Amino acid sequence: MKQQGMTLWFTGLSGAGKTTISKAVEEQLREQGYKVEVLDGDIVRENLTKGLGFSKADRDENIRRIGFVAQLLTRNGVIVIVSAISPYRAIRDEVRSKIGNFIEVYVNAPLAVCEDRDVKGLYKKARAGEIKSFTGIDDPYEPPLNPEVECKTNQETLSESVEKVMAKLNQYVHV
Ligand code: GGZ
Repeated sequence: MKQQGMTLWFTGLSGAGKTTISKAVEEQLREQGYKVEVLDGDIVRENLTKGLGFSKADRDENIRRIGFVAQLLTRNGVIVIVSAISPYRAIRDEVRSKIGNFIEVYVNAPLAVCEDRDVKGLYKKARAGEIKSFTGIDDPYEPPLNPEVECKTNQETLSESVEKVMAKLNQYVHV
């Protein structure tokens, strides 16, 4: 049976838990034998979008390129997992309409919680002015208005978040 392609688009602040949830979803899907590709902002910025910074124009360009690759893969039956802050609503909606088979996952944790976690020490640097235009500190984040899934990572467990994503995906692709 042919696999139906889908893009799972994880958006949210740095430290909200996008990578953690998306890795767990990836693992489950692979175990079930699905073709999966992951496009994580962190890694994509080392190759496909190397050289881009964090201005609005550069972030939009980053998201457009990720969206383009996601579109190619999705139409070839892959389940694509994108994990990028993608702070601007308009560009998220643009890639959504290009890709079509699109599930937006809002990984939602309050800024204070992300800042408290500060896994990579970036918030501390942003507060100290060592990193400029840091999302949530001195750069905007526009939350999705109607995400297909919302994971409140400070109120639910990782398995609960993963379960929500899998349940939604199951409505489109039989997983
Ligand atoms: C936000 C930044 C910044 C600034 C570096 N603002 O949590 P991380 O560290 O590992 O992932 C973040 C990553 C953001 O890349 P994205 O491609 O997801 O961003 S966007 O969708 O907005 O294009 C963060 C790190 O890079 N980082 N500087 N100024 N995050």
